[in-house]
Amino acid sequence: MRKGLKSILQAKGPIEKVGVVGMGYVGIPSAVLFADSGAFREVIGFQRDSPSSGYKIGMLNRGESPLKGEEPDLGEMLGKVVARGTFRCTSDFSLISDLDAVTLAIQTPFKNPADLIPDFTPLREGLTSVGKHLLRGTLVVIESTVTPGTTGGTARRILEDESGLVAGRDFALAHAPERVMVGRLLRNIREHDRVVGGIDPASTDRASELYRTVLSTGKIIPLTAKAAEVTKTAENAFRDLQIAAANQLALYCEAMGVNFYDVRAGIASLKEEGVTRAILFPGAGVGGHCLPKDSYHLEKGVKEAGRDLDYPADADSLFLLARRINDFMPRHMHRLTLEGLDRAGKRISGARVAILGWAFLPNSDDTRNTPSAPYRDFLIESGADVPVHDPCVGRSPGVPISHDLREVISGADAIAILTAHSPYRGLVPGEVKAWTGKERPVIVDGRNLVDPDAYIGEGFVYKGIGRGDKNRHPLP
Ligand code: SAJ
Repeated sequence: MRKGLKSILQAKGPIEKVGVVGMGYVGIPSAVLFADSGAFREVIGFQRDSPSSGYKIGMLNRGESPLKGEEPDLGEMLGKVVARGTFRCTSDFSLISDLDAVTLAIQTPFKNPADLIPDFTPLREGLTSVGKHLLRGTLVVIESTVTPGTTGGTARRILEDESGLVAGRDFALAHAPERVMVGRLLRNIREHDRVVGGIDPASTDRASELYRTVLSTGKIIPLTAKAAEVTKTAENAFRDLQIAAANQLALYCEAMGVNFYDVRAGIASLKEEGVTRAILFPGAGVGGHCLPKDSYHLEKGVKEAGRDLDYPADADSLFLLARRINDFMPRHMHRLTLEGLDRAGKRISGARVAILGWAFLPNSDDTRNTPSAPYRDFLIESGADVPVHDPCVGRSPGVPISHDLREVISGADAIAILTAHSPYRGLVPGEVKAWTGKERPVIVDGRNLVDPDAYIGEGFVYKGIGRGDKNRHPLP
């Protein structure tokens, strides 16, 4: 009688050799922490030797991190585990046959959110490579954010087809979604609770054994694979929803002539046990590689993996409506710019509008899905000249990025703040006005960064998201 998975794993003994597929901002810290934990004899990072990313293999084996931006302790820990010989990187996927566990941390972006079709190509390739070399008794974990139903569906099928093995009988399969944020990768992996969802209890237990080794204050949250997939996509869908609620309220406050931030403080004053009103912040839009796509993963999951969904037939999904509201905000910034230039007696066609901020987050060089891009497109469609400044972003394909703030602002009819980078907070209105050389320049604040009265007092026309109390200020 064939032994069950549990007995196969018991016979195999504790996990000693681990592989991580995908040397990106999730895979690298994950692999380094496994290697540094002291729980494993060997950790191997797998990276395709592709033209765009193959360079990472050499860098990692020299103990150098290919990740941009500040990641506390990562470089030092990487150097340590490479020197100690417990971590190395390779493009030879055949080494997977020698492993007890292999995780996949590969991005799953949407090609076009309008049709909810995620680009699973990279993940599919990774799963195929793993399946080709998969042996009995191995644990496979998907860390990528996937549409609910993927782990026990598409992923399982690829692994079984390529290996000839059966998930849940011959090998363990689980989903353990990453919850890392740029700038705090190691800390997040150690301190956040870790959702671990197996396709069966034995898989959940084996995956929990793996991840327990890297948790400091974080706890294991054991779930089913599908519940883990829904948890991950829903936690970001909810954040997107909270931001959309703040954005919609900000638009209402502008229309009603009140200050969103006064209203927000007023609401937050309702404090009582179990009473929460976690209002986030309105802004020029929602960018990044998580929030703009995870609601679509959730929606696709309920369409594909759900049965008999009971929901009002004529009602839009709340999560998709939230996406529409957040994606509307760059258009609203464009409207505020038009209105500001109109008040300054300037037509937008031929106007020079300085865009301050191209990254999607403050003091970051990450530009994925930045709201600054649609805003710039709307301005170009209106005939404006749109120089872009960003102190953290080196370059962005097709968009000249300047690091010379004075040069970008000089001659500007309007200045639009799209990202709350620290240097913008310290701008001196009188100086900025002098740089523009304009009698009545416009300032459009998309991140509630500046003091409206300080700019109005220097002769600016002010417009700000949520600032219904200032957007119709008298002109001196
Ligand atoms: N944003 C707002 N208003 C807010 C918060 C954010 O407009 O109140 C905008 C930001 O400007 C940005 C976008 O939303 O353009 C996304 O910001 P984010 O703070 O959510 O940062 P992300 O995209 O890096 O989200 C990640 C997520 N982490 C993972 O998926 C592992 C998210 O779950 C975290 O909650 C978030 O980091 C975080 O809290 O830092």
